[in-house]
Amino acid sequence: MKPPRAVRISKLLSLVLRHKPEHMGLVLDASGWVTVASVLQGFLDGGLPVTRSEIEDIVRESDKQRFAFSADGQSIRASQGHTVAVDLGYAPAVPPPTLFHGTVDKFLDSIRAQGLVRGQRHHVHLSANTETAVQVGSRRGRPVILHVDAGAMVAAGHLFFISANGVWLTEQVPPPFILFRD
Ligand code: HQG
Repeated sequence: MKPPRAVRISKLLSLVLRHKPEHMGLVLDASGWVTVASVLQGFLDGGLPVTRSEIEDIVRESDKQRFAFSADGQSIRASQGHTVAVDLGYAPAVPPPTLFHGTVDKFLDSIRAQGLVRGQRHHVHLSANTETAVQVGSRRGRPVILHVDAGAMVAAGHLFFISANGVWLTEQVPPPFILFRD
């Protein structure tokens, strides 16, 4: 089934603002911003003309608030999830004592051995509530929810950041800080 237009546009935005700006001939600045005008041009060149107001609707209504406009409204960026080198400039923040991570069974042996690793992304993604973790895990199958002792991690010197859309980010979660529980 063909996805609704807004989902198609949102997925393309995720692709170019997080992973492959070159797909639309875009160049992100050091903080991940690109002008809305150049994004509109990129869509047009790719044969999918979109309007500024469609982009505004997607930024406002995206279920996870994946994208943000700059203060002057001229530029747009993804709030987290990048694989390209950008510095989003989030200040370190103190997380709640427990954070959650949704994954699936087949990764557990490896996570027990290595902890949570960031892979291609800049950070491991954690959430303050189990509902979000269930959603994230469900993308891959039956979700398994891991509890992360963020309080102990802070005490051990690990840094945490919170993205503009409320995702808790940290570089890695070593095995001793993970409670494996279903
Ligand atoms: C797993 C979506 C083996 C990890 C979501 C996950 C999120 C390991 C997968 C955001 C591992 C990475 C990120 C290890 C971690 N061995 N597997 N040592 N450590 N993993 O997509 O957290 O819709 O990069 O459990 O909602 O699933 O794109 O990370 O299953 O916020 O906005 O490796 O992406 O947001 O997968 O999801 P991902 P994630 P968007």
